[in-house]
Amino acid sequence: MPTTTSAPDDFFTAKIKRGDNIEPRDPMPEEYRRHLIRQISQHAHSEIIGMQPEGNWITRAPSLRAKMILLAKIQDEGGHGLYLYSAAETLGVGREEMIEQLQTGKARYSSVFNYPALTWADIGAIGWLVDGAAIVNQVMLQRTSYGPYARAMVRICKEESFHQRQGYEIMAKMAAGTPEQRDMAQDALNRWWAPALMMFGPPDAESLHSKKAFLWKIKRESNDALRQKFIDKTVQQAEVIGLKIPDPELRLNAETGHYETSPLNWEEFHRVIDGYGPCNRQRLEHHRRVHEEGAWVREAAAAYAGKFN
Ligand code: FAQ
Repeated sequence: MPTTTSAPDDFFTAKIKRGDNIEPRDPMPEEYRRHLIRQISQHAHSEIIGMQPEGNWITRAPSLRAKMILLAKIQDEGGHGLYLYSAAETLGVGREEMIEQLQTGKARYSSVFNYPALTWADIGAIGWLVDGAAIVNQVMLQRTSYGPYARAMVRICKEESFHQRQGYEIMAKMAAGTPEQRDMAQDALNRWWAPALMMFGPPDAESLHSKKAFLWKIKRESNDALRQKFIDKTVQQAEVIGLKIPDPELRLNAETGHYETSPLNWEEFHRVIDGYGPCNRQRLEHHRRVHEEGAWVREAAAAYAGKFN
């Protein structure tokens, strides 16, 4: 516990007000701790479940170079999951408990990973759009108030920007390739555009947790503000490689300088986060099976670590 003459709540509030990080041994309101466990563990689960759509393409990558890059990227995502589980553990929750919450559907993971990766162009679209959206959100989280989460984000953002570029490179190459490759790239953009926009969460007016998240400086920008930032960047990137954003209502508002888009299908979003998206069942079944198959690795690692305790 830190040495302070004021009450724990005052200590916490003063730190938040000054913009200092809250550290694991600092006093903090129980609600803040629970809010962070929810968000950080969901973030960790997203990184881990997010390995599945891409993992599906390792054996079918079109060249050795592409395969090496994809393997490295997927391993990075696994690493991100591990930093984030460790950050959540500093708040007093155990890894097994978090995994159990994921596998029983009590904890969520990002809606976007419940869509299938059907062609090689989807690997480009995931890197470009999904990692691209993740970066916009995570750049903000580098300044989140909880120290271990903020520090994990700094490293994660550096790796995610490499991921975004490798995805954009795949899309650029396919868009400049044969008519069939170009169609595949456009089709992947058509299918991943809306799911990527939904990654930022529900519209601000419907966001349950934002008010507290702003108060405690966990979030620094709103779901809609971040979504808009991503749209503005990505529309221009699509233009550069000659792909078309699949939205007939897309237009640049000359006054605001922002692109306006059609409303998203929030019913679909809720269906997906409630477990009824195209791949929810498959994703969790795969996780359960692989987790069970890996039990001996965890036992062996624990026994090995035990030898030195
Ligand atoms: N999917 O009140 P809000 C990546 C839930 S990492 C599923 O606005 P909040 C890297 C939300 O949990 C991608 N559920 O919530 C990669 C809440 O439900 P709850 C993950 C969602 O927390 C790339 C309810 O809706 N990134 O992609 C989603 O203030 C490629 C109400 O929502 C993060 O997790 C959603 N999209 O704001 C890996 C970033 N949106 O918990 C592999 C950290 C909302 O009450 C391959 N998280 N919900 O049951 C955040 O910044 C926030 O948690 C938000 C949501 C912005 C996601």
